[in-house]
Amino acid sequence: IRIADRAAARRSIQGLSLGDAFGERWFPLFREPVRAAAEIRSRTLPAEPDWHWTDDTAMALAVLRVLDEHGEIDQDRLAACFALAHDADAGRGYGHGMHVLLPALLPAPGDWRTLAPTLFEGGSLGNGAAMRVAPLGAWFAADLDLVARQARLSAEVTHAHPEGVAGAVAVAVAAALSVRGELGLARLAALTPEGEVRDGLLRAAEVPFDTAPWRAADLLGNGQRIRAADTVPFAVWTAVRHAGDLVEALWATAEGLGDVDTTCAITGGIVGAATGVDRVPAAWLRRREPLGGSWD
Ligand code: 8NA
Ligand code: MG
Ligand code: MG
Ligand code: MG
Repeated sequence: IRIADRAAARRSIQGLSLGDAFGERWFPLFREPVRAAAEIRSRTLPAEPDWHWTDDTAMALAVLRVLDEHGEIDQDRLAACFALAHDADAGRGYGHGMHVLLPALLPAPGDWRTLAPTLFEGGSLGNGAAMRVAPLGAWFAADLDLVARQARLSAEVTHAHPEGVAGAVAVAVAAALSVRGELGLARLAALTPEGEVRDGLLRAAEVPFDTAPWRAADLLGNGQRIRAADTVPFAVWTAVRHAGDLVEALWATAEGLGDVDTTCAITGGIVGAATGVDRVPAAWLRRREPLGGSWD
């Protein structure tokens, strides 16, 4: 396994973390959903100093760390890196299952094999494996089969349920197709394992791009249930609708409300894998919390 498009992976984590931090900043307004929707549609950015990224970015950085170290997904090392990131800052807004699983993996990373499948009923089908995986898709973009296999390995450590895995495969392959300039919903659905995520992508392929994003989110789900199947189809739909324009893609995704840090992280990781953040307003980039290390 030698394909390592580090430049594409860097573009993707830049887009992912920007989307995560941009999306997260809308949550305080969600107690007043009408106001949140109005401000997003009128593109009013409430005055607030910093945009902090969350678990989505923390876990994506862990995936990249393992790729940098091993050139592929070493599952025990990935479990250790997830546990270390959670231990370093558990306040990043992790999903409930991660607060149970990751502390248990800290002393014994290999225990993911027995613990992840017993999280919830049949393993987690949350959107957490999907939200962190776009940079992996960019990294291996030259080989789509490899992207799918590595995405599956990266998911299994925390998300054993087939729908959790399918969400990760779909997003990683979407990022790879984005790097290749080949992103499309029907193509992506054909490369996604059978199940609800794939069914959602097939439904997304039928939603015309002149549909308002909030309406598309009503049809496809906006991540409100924090599940892969109600998160990935809408996030990919906006990524395809705005391939080549990260800022437009993030506004459209935010319009869906719901799990907006995560839908924007997914869209940002996919679109950003192709575009990078060069054309993103400098003010946005200044507000986003830095990533640290070599990814800034
Ligand atoms: P997860 O594994 O806890 O899954 C997320 C949720 O999905 C779980 O808490 C369950 O409610 C539900 N779920 C998962 N598997 C099953 C199942 N088999 N049966 C029934 N329900 C199930 O965590 P994750 O890493 O997948 O979550 C990622 C999300 O959590 C992201 O949106 C991320 O941003 C974060 N998040 C945090 C907050 C917060 O305020 N802390 C809010 C939303 C999302
Ligand atoms: Mg988050
Ligand atoms: Mg997770
Ligand atoms: Mg979220």
